[in-house]
Amino acid sequence: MCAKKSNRGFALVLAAAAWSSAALAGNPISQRFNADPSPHAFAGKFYLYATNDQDNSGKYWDSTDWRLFVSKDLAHWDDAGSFLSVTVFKWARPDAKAWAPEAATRNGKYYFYAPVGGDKIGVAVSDHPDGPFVDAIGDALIDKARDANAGAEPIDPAVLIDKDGQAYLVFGTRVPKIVRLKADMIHTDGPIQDLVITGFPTDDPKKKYGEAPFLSKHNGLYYFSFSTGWPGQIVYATSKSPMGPYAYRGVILDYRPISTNHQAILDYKGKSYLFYHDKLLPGGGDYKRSIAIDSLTYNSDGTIKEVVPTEAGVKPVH
Ligand code: FUB
Repeated sequence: MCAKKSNRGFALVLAAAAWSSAALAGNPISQRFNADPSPHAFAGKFYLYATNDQDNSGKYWDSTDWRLFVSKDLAHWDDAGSFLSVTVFKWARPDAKAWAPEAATRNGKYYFYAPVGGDKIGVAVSDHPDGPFVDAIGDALIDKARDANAGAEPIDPAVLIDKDGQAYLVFGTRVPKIVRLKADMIHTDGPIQDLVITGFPTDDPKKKYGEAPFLSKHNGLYYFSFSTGWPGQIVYATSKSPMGPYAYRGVILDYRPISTNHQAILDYKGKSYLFYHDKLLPGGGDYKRSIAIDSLTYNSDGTIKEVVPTEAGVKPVH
């Protein structure tokens, strides 16, 4: 009995060692360059979809596939590889750049929203969070040349499925856009609207909308977070209605030493986490970014405490 216990203990130590050698905890989440985090708790694991900075030219964000990282505990991440290329979208140029992605799940399907080439957003679908994904509609979901009010640069999609089942897609550079999605998650429903943000501080011209829109909800209030530009502070605005208007509230994350930033908030078991990118690895920079995670805390009045980046990252969950 004693021997059995100690064998089990040994097995647990071995298992822990194997896990920690596969993926180190702390920031950044990987030793590969990656950016534009889209984190999700899907089917008992955490999935982090990202822009693949490792394989770009180092002179531009010109990689043509997306990267996936998987975790059991939010602290240790395994690289699940380049799981999808822009070539899945036959209507896209094969060399079209693959930028900040988003994922969502509904009715047992997984949807991957992919900005392709800077002027279109595609949507792919799979039965599993890690693919294989196929083009869901054989055409772009958003197309600058086709769709009224798609804006100058329809990139950076982010999706919120509200409690009543209504899904919203936000996207865009310089002017944030919002559109309802149909329940099938692969068609828009109604016109693309400008998302209105009021109350930017008048004494700081840098406080404006740049890119990286992200829609989330906390205690019944809608939070629209975004980057102020190039370089970008991550700031947020709130509204009682998902369609807005949103009132500017404050800073979530100060400038990092790179030309862009892009955030996402993940809520899990009563806690919230901020994913963002930073210059953290040797050789890192504007085109070689690294994803990091830190805890995000709400004050009792609904405001968000500014996040101070840490090396330690977050504690394992479960
Ligand atoms: O990764 C390319 C672009 O950089 C993204 O679309 C923006 O959000 C910025 O992070």
